Amino acid sequence: MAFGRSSSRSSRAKRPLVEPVTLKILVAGGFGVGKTTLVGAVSEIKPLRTEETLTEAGRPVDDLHGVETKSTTTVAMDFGRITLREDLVLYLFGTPGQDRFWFLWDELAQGALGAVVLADTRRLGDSFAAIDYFERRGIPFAVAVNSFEGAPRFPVETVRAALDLDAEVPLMVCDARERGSVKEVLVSVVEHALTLADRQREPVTT
Ligand SMILES: Nc1nc2c(ncn2[C@@H]2O[C@H](COP(=O)(O)OP(=O)(O)O)[C@@H](O)[C@H]2O)c(=O)[nH]1
Ligand SMILES: [Mg+2]
Repeated sequence: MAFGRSSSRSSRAKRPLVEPVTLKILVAGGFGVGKTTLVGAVSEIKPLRTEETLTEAGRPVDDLHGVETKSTTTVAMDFGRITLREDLVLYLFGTPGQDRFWFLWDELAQGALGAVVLADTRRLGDSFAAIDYFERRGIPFAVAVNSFEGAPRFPVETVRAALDLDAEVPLMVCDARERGSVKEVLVSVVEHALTLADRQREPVTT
């Protein structure tokens, strides 16, 4: 063969020219709002889950009101990866939804670019803790209303008012089971975080 090295050359050509940038995104929200579902819907790697069957011992503390069919719970976190573009890879970390695992949040939040807060219109108040957490720490976040069947549909501006969100916080309706829908949410978080970062870098004019 005239070009003996062509096969290795072509396999090399398939590799991206630059190593992708990797960004860490947190997925937060109340218990049973769809965090594990969201990570599973988009992850290219088998999501690492640390689900534990809800035990009788956990029942008094895990509030199952409205999520009675749920029989497993994420004790530590969900972990997944999605390539948004050849040069941009997101690592997703689902935060534990129960109050008794709050101590893990500060560890998970280290180095996070931004966060998705999932909300359920039947239990909007369950999202307050996550929203407060990211606001207090200045971590950019977007809110995604996971559209469960049978849950009331409100205009997004009604939800924005109910959650007392700043006008610039991205707010959208999503389906945590749909890859395309989840990707849109993730893109909006990344864009929002980059916009805020750009603003901080702008020189102060006096
Ligand atoms: N109908 C519907 N069910 C969903 C949706 N997202 C999640 N679920 C279900 O709601 C339950 C709780 O979801 P899960 O992802 O475990 O919630 P997590 O506690 O936030 O991780 C599971 O039984 C899911 O299959 C959704 O968009 N629509
Ligand atoms: Mg979960």
